[in-house]
Amino acid sequence: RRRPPQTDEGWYVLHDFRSIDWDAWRGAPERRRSRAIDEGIDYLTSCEAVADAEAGDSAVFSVLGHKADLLVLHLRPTLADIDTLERRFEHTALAEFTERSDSYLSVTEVSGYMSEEYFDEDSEVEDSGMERYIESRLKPEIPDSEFLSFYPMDKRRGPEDNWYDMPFDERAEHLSSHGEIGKGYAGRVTQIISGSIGLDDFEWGVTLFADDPTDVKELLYEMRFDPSSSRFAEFGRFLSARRFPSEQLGAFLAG
Ligand code: 76R
Repeated sequence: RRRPPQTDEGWYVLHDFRSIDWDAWRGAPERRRSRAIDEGIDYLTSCEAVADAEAGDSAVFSVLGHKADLLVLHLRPTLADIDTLERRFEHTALAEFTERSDSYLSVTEVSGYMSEEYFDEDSEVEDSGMERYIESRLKPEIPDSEFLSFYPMDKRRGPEDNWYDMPFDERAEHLSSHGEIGKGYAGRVTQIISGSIGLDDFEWGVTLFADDPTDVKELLYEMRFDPSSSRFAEFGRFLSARRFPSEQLGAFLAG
């Protein structure tokens, strides 16, 4: 039996996908619609200002395609914080026009593959660059980028290629070459990798941010040829979204 790599967890992450009932929206009287917009903006701006918790971040996105219309992304220190935000949305007049189309729960993590010293209690290494990097992975700020891509994924447990049967060093080597590809996109693509074993249907949630969607496409295509993905990755569904300022909810709904 292999020992799992050590991990540190940070903030919980909820991807909250909602669909708008457009028929109900079009049929609703002006008064109900403007109340929905006002309460929606109140809710979203207070989430973004993190008025409800010690720390965290939130943002709202318009989802492209049929899978959903809205994505509200929340990061918070506790599951109770996330739970409260979910409930509070249901009490807004906006919720009367929406349905839940999907959701994903995960928690930010760093694992011991790249940073064994960090996890070694006896280590004398005090690397403030490393500390800052780990902090930024565990308590990430949602970048301002316009484009977001989200998908859940697993590491393969097949008869030939089983990630979990490989020795630590081999996994670390794969992740190091994976990380090298990622570094080539520094400044163009930012990611939040959050673990979801025991929390949701897949093992990780991948959230990528970029100003140019084709940078994400290029990065993922390059990774597809790297063994960490080509041999060991299984993917769920992909969702694409565009960020918008919560004050523009009215314009979003007006079309
Ligand atoms: O923390 C680090 O930056 C060290 C290197 C690193 C690790 C350990 C790293 C770098 N990743 C790591 C772990 Mn990643 N990552 C993904 C996907 O679509 C696909 O093919 C895969 C989805 C992307 C796009 C991506 C991007 N990574 C992981 C793990 C956990 C494995 C485990 O713990 O067993 C998964 C599931 C995963 C998936 N990765 C990077 C990136 C990018 C852009 C980087 C460079 C990061 C940087 O320099 O900041």
